[in-house]
Amino acid sequence: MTRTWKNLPLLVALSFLMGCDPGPRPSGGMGGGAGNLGVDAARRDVGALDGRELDTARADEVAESGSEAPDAAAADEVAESEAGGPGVRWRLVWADEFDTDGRWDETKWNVEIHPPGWVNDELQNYVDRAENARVENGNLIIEAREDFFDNQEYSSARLNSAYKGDVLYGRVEVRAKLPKGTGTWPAIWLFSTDQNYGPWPNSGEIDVMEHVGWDPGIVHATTHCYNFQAAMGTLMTGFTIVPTFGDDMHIYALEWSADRIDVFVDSDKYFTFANDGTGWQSWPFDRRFNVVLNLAIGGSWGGVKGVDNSIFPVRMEVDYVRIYERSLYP
Ligand SMILES: [Ca+2]
Repeated sequence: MTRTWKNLPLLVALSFLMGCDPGPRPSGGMGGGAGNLGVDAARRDVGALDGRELDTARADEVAESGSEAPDAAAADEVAESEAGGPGVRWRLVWADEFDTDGRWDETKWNVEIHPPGWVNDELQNYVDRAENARVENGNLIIEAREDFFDNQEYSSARLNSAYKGDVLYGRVEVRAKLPKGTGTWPAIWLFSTDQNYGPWPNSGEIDVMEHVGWDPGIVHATTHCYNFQAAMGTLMTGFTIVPTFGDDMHIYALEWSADRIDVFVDSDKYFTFANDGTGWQSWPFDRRFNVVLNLAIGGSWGGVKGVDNSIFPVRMEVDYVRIYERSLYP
């Protein structure tokens, strides 16, 4: 694939046309993104999988079309979304509002257990304990700590919805407040559930939100696949500025169809990646993915300027995760 401005996201394309190529993100190469360096799906500790897929969940949980949006503001917001086309409406098919204090809902989420250095040279130890992941006051709290738990300096958490909240096309909406501080690297992203086209990046990764604390207020969206990689200088990525990322909740959203991927912060669409029709190498995004929420510390991108140990504990707070499909009804 020749790198032309036409296949670059807007901000990168502008820089490209102006002869000021911003280059790949300082992510240390292939480990960019939310971090899946050749991750074998089998290596993911997805906990007690019950095999229930989204269709089953829909039967259990989905209300009738047209009245299921949790509140009027949310319904209006998604109805006005431009990427689905004029008049598009979205139908809620899966959600976690995080409205019950305590342990997160095991019917919707799996916790991943990984030691420091598992991916991207990150420093945190991903563990399963309330100090690092819990529901509190309507939000999922993912908290990174410098507490030397398990003989590791930093502890944190990473949850995914594999086999419990999978999605293929639709809108994924995550309302969240991000941590502040040098060394933090929170991510809201989607990962191929079945690794249909092989190990990372072949089966694809969609980063809806990444933020590194040493570059505050710059929120990034990225797609990873075989044909578009940082290692080849073709990574497809964009960014926008969110000054209140750490003070206010914002909606980080993905709209995904067979033709394109659009990423938003609130109503600001700042990244688009189109299906060029050449096959899985450019578009592995035709299989089910799951939602991943994590807070990394340090690493090839988050740790570029070290880690400020005065910041801990730090949190990513998630008000909700909602998955919509395009409605067939007016
Ligand atoms: Ca909530």
